[in-house]
Amino acid sequence: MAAESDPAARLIVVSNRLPVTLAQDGDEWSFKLSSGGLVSALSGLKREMSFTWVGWPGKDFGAEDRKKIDALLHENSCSAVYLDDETAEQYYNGFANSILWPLFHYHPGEMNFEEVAWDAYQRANMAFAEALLDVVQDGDLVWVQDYHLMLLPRMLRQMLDARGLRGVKIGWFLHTPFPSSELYRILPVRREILEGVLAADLLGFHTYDYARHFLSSCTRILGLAATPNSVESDGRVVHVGTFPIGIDPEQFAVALGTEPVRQRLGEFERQFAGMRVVVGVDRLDYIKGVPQKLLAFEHLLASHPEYVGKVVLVQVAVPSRGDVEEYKQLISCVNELVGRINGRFGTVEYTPIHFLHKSVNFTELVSLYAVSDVCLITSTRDGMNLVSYEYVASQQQRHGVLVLSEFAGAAQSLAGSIIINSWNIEEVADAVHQALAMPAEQREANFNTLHRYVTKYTAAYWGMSFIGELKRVSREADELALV
Ligand code: ADQ
Repeated sequence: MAAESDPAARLIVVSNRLPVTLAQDGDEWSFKLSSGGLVSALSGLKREMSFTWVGWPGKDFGAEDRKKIDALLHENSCSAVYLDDETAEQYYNGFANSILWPLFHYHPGEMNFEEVAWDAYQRANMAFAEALLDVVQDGDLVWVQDYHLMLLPRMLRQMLDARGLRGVKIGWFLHTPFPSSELYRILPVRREILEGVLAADLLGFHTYDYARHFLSSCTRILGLAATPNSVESDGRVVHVGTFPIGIDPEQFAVALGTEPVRQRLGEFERQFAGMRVVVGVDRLDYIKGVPQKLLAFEHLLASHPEYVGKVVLVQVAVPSRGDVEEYKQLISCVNELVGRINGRFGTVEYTPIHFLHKSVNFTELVSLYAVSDVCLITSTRDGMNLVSYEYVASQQQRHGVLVLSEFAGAAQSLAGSIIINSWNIEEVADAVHQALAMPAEQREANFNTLHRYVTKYTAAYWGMSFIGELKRVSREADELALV
């Protein structure tokens, strides 16, 4: 029986990482939820729809530990895919983060293609397919997430077909940009990667541009026939759609009313009394344009001396992928810039940049968003960028201004923000100046536009739309098959 005719069709979400960090205390295992864009979005969906989450638990474990961990995960609707440490390292850091990530974010110079990493990527995707076979039943919906698992739809489809499980529907969603076909075609395994995802029934992207780039890669590299929202592959129609992700805005609205946030916000207000605050929150990744942001802030202080002593930048930078060479270089560059700018403009009483190279907890994050007059996002490429949404969700009182890079997918949805070319340091500095000088009525009008969007197009809305569309295209395919 096909999934669409079964309203209770089960949903299985597959992502590289399970959303948990496991810890051992004696014989007992426990876990805490980890942070990141994908986790934030799917946590929002989880409140609306139940699903089983399949993914890698972060490292390998011995047989005895696996049993305990599996039981713990099972209680929380999760299921682990175990990878040996060598495969995990080469697949995750070697291929996904050193080849696909830079390529998809227009950094081909950072791309280091190695056969050993490609082999591991295939092995890891195969391990996911095999693990899924233990979980999937006919009629289920399987939703594969992101660039780590681009071979999985094809591998899984072949295994399912071999077992006669033809009622399983597969969706795949990309959280990063999909680059122009001119750039994508650099990839030595460009055909294999495209063919890998084309075994899904529905492919989703954040923006229309990413979908268009994907489709032109299919026509130019594989010679396939495409329409603006589908492509024919292997005698099947593969649907392609745009599903801009969102957040769970309620979580922020609720947090703002809680005592811990009120208290922390009060402390920040006292600390920054008489100052204007610009906030930045990013994983410390070269795509986030943190050096560009620091240079723009330096330019702002140099070109507007009246702001010296009056404006601070609070930049939270979550450590990320610190074992990859390019990220180590980024940390040095950022540390040097922060030191230089603080040395140049700082006094005993005034520190221009408060740089936190750590993850902050939710109370701290919401309070920081809420106390800030401006949120500055300078990504040089970013699939969507959820920080921009979170800032809006935290600004009911202050109506702060969002300054947003045109290279973040969010720029295509968030009307009401000031859009900048993050490579143009002077333009970014001017935009921050404009934001700081913006009259209250204008800020309120912009905020209202932004807030309407953020509260309507939530993470749950994103997930439900994708799954709704997956069911719809599956139903259509089943009807065609009956004719
Ligand atoms: P990320 O690159 O991780 O996500 P983003 O969308 O900005 O980027 O999400 C980051 C998340 O991590 C936010 O929810 C934020 O609150 C949290 N976070 C960031 N810094 C933090 C800190 N210091 N402490 C605590 N939490 C912090 C990827 C893509 C994005 C895409 C998302 C979702 O790169 O472009 O928007 O997936 O599809």
